Amino acid sequence: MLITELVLHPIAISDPPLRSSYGLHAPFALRTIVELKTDSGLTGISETYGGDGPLAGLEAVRQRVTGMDPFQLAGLSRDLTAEAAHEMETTPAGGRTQTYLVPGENPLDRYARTFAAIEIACLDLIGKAVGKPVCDVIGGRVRDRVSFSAYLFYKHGVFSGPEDEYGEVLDPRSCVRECRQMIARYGFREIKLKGGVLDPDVEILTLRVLRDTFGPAYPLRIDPNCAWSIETSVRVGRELKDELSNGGYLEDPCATLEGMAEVRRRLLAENNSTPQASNVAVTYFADVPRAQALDAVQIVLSDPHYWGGMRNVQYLSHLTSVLGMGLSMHSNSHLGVSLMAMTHVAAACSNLTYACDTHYPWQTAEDEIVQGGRIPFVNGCVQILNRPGLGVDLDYDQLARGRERYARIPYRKRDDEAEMRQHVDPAWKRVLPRW
Ligand code: GKR
Ligand code: MG
Repeated sequence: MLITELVLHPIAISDPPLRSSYGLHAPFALRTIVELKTDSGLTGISETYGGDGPLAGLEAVRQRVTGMDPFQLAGLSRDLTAEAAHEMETTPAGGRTQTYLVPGENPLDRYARTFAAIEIACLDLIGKAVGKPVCDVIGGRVRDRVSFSAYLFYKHGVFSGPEDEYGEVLDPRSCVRECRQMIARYGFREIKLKGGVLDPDVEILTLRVLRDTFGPAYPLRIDPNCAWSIETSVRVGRELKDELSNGGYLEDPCATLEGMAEVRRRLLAENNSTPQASNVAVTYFADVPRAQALDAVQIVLSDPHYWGGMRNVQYLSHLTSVLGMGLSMHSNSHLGVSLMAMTHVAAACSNLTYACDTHYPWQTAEDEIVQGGRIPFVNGCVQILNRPGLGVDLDYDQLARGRERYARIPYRKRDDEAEMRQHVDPAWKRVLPRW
């Protein structure tokens, strides 16, 4: 079986006005759907970041991939890793961290995310060729269903057009309402709050009210994406000691591994062992042993989209287990093809110790591009179906609608700061630490 064509579908999907320390989500998130056609008649698919940067990365491998045997991924990985090493020598500020740039926008992620998009489509092809689900192709599953968390965001009401189902969520009470709605609909059993948006005291109160409402059976985590100083991180960790223990965590409270190590030291000195998780300071393999040696991070957030694919996430699962660390999974705005890739790899990671993140509840049926519509969740879990490959096929009418939306909108990159200035505060700037 040889790849005969790489087809790229740039699409735009509606996205609510979600807030984070990066700023505000634009009305449309950008994604790219990848198709690999082969001489066998089979087509493999994947979903990745959208816009000019990610598309250029994929265009750059078009020739390399055309004519390639989808079973032969190591050579592509070697070539892209060599290019990445070269580029690392001219590192932009922040390097590969997500302190300033989110995954789809960091040029240093380009090789890992490009390889991932091709690898996942190849694994879908291989699964289809051998008649097995991807999780079984990559070594077999350790679970049949994968648990996801309720990923809560503070958010604005929709600025123009009809209101979304969650409305404005800018205080603890409305956040509890959002959580109730999400749990009622998806059955999630763990809760993550995207923080770094409101005054830390309001976010502390939000977690307390969530705990009072849902009880200790629902582990809680908060992720302000480095919006806090070391001082504030320690204070929040102290005040939320009960809420964040027993299956919860403090995710990227402040910038840098050194900063997180200091927060950890000071909390431990107070007999507070709340674990810290990261997808900002820890984004590739070289970060992991450093994070562990400094005791800055106890849980690594994986993500096949920028960790270099599904098998790299399995290596990460192994590495974290050897180093005595936990593993969770990060997400960005996505549709069903990404959800299934996340589910398949999560099913095949023996050291997955937490429910995975997913932005899926923030997208709607109107934008879904897989046949049959939205992927169902049962009790917060997505089930691996005994279907070959990722188990989903593209709905080409829906894909065409996504492409039309993309053609209509003026922007080609995620810029949450610009959105903040346009809709919330004309003088807004991302300042770290903000509190
Ligand atoms: O969607 O605004 C967002 C999140 O803040 C996202 O960009 C982060 O990458 O979900 C992510 C995280 O856990 O840091
Ligand atoms: Mg995070």
